[in-house]
Amino acid sequence: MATKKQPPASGVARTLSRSNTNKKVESLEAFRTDATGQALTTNQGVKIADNQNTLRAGERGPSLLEDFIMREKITHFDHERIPERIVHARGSAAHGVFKVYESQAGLTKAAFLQDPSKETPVYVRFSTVQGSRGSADTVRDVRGFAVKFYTDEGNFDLVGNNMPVFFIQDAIKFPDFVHAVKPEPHNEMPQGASAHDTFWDFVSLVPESAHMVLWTMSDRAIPRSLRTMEGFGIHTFRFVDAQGNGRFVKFHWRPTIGSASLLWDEAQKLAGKDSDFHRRDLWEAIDNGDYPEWELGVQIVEEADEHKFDFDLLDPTKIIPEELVPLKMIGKLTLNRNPENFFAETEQVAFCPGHIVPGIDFTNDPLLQGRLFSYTDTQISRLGGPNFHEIPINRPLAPLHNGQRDAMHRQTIPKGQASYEPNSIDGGWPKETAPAAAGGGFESYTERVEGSKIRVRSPSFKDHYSQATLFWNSMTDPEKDHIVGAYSFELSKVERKNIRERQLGILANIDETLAARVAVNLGLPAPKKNADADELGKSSVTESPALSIIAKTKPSIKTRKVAILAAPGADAASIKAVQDALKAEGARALVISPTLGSPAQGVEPDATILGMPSIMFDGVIVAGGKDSAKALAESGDARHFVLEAFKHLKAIGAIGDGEDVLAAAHLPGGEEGVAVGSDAKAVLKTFIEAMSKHRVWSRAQKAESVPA
Ligand code: HDE
Repeated sequence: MATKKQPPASGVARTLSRSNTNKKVESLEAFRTDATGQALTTNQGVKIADNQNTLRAGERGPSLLEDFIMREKITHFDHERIPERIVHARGSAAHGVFKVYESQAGLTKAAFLQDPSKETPVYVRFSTVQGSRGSADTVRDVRGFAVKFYTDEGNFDLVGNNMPVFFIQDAIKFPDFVHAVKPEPHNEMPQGASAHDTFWDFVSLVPESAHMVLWTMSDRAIPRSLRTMEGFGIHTFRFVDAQGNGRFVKFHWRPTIGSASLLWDEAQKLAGKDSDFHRRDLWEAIDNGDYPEWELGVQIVEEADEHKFDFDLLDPTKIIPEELVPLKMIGKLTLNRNPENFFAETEQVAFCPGHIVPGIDFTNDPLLQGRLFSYTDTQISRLGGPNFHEIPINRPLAPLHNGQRDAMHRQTIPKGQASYEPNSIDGGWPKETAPAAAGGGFESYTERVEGSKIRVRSPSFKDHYSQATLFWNSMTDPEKDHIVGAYSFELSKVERKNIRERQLGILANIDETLAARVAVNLGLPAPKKNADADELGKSSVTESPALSIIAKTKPSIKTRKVAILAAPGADAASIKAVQDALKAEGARALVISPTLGSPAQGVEPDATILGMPSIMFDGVIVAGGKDSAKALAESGDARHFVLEAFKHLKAIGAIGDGEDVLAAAHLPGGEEGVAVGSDAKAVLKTFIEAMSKHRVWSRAQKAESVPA
């Protein structure tokens, strides 16, 4: 596969240092990052003559303690692992750029949102939450969507998720929630899954989690790709303009290729057959020049309208329905460069919701307030001290000078005598900058606050169910089936009956039909609503198509993957026709064969049937050619390939004799989304049309196991 050249590392070249004074040194010292033509040395720069043998007393004698080369190497190795993130340990990331469409000066003075010709470098890390660093990508879980903008005014981190709400309303509950969802303490099971007693015990006792748990039981928790995920800042933030006016803002990321999810059966199988499925997909897309893109959308609420809604803007378990405040798209994020080194960049990147720039500010969302403290704190133990901002991936592009000094792992060698302010010894530098419209110092938004010091939850946070009901009502039928299936699957794994019963009670408060359908699968009686009116709440919006993935499907097959099944004797012309037609649509076609031997003149397979099963593709086309069709029809693996694609509601095509393979697999003829015939063009037209809807949902009743 040809590797497209990625754009040069632009401003985010992570070499030694980016401070102005060190720029020259940086270019002179390129030998430090590029080993080409360089000698193998110790960490002290001493050239190594023998990297194969430990120093020993005699050929067969004991090793000597004085072997500083061996000891340095093994000591370093012994300390290679750093503590993984407590949550979001499994992640993958990429570099890119952000560009605003037009100046947003009317909303915010943030410099990176003013000039449409300006590219702001970004680093984006996607993650799962529950599993450890080596866990599988496709598990049912929330996905982190963390964006670091290296703006001219300092770093801005938008540390969001792929779901717009959260499990809890107050930061003080976070350790409880995380302890409940993580592998259980006595046996460290299960990995990368919430289908266990402690998770459901906690959420069934904490009704404020009902809305978010419903999102995690939906298709949102099993994305087809990191590239087809939406992202959300979740909390209400503030934009501040040059005049000091504040407005509430919610941030949204929308993938330009549209959203799509896996089916649960696919997700589970992928976890075994390619546990790097999402990581690989992101890497390959960037490598192929199919740069993933998201638009940044904002929902703006004027301060005067703060109390106009039937929910509290500060409550992170609530969305602002788009029917009430539409999204305004203000810019585009493009990921165009894979990292050079996973550890140095993706593992060491440190996000913090407290990293903001002038023009952006916080609100009193009690979950956000806790996060502002937590992230810096966790980096101190994860990255070994308070100097983690000096690690290349974390350094701002903006110049950085202050009186902070020393501490573990200090890299900078500051000049001068005064590490305090004010000073007269170093000419008074560095000095404060007065706040101003552009380029000024950070000034916190002036918000009037008064009240007693109390530990209470605002009564305006009481509604725990109305938006969960809104979400349920906004789902299409297949999405509702998937949600019922997910609750049934997870709760069937819960050993304690009282927990299962209690969770059904929560479901009844969301929707009694949902509860009844899950109850059948659990063999339990269906409960009725039992929460009080305040807790049930009331949503002025009762249905929002923006919440459904299927309702919003973008008819396109851009960047999707298609398998062309071919065995020796395949018709090279039909393979070429398929490849050309799919390429023209921006999709990727891979030839999949029983072996890595050539199936047709001039055709080399990309992978074998067992190496890349149908779950890794969005559609499958069986190539023409008598001998190829015969061999595939006789192969159990090939028949399974097409049958599984059928079960997973994918578009299927067969050209000429290829139809025999479908017949051998007893695939029903004349089905929607199954295109057969000898005219490759006609087959492709129907195939592409079916695949652009992502899945053939009309087949679900027949092919998927739809729950009660
Ligand atoms: Fe996080 N979260 N979180 N979180 N979170 C972390 O920080 C925390 C929350 C999110 O790719 C940790 O560096 C608290 C909401 C992402 O590196 C830690 C609370 C949202 C990432 C932490 C929350 C998130 C983290 C672990 C409740 C969506 C991965 C390692 C008050 C808006 C970032 C680390 C990356 C990571 C704490 C709730 C998103 C422990 C205390 C809500 C995407 O500091």
